Amino acid sequence: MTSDSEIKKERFPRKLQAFPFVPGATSSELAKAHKFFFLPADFVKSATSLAMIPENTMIPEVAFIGRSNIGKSSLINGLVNRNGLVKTSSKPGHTRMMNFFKIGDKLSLVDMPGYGWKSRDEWGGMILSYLQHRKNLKRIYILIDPSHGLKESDTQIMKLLDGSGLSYQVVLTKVDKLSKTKYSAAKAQIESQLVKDAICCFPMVLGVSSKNKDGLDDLRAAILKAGQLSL
Ligand SMILES: Nc1nc2c(ncn2[C@@H]2O[C@H](COP(=O)(O)OP(=O)(O)OP(=O)(O)O)[C@@H](O)[C@H]2O)c(=O)[nH]1
Ligand SMILES: [Mg+2]
Repeated sequence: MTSDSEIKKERFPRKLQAFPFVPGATSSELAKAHKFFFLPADFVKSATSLAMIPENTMIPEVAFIGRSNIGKSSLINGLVNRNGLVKTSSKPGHTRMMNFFKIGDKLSLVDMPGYGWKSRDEWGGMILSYLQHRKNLKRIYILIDPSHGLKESDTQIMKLLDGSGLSYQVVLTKVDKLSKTKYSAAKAQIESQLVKDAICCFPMVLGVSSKNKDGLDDLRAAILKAGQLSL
């Protein structure tokens, strides 16, 4: 008789070593995504409590989370081509509220306070509850600086999201700070950790520079796909 461990070995021969190949956006999808993000972008509301969050709307929503100073607010400005729409700062812990923005009444973007160093201690309760219960939330983007790699605070948040079955995609920020070779090595290292530990991680890690505008169309296309907005 075949034992359980033999059956397991046979059916699941080895642990996943790398993300499966997911095709990136085509050039026509990138062009459409680029155009979409030129629709008028507006600030909707800031929320410091769940009661203040804009009522569940029918439009798809994506949220940006990550350690303080990782580049969340700058990325939203980059995506919507508006330098001053979201306030940014070189001082960590700048964004203190959940800030909601909308693009052309079709897509909602949420900028979050950072976690980790110099963040508010209360990150967690309210934000996690929002992430767990928001009906129109289509994907969570977790921003990571490839120069620093995954920190304990990142893996803790990913575990919380995994525990709630919430899908997230990793975006590497400030890629302008690294040479191509160093960036590729850092990305490979981060991916190998994600493959091992991050159960609900979308199997495609993107890289962006809000400073140089690199990678923004790929992220725009990924957001539109996640939001099921036709491309
Ligand atoms: N080199 C470089 N610097 C960036 C980039 N994006 C953001 N920064 C800088 O990083 C710092 C933090 O940017 P923010 O966008 O305010 O970061 P945040 O994640 O919103 O920070 P908190 O609100 O404090 O959590 C600022 O000094 C930005 O100018 C980038 O793509 N490249
Ligand atoms: Mg911010």
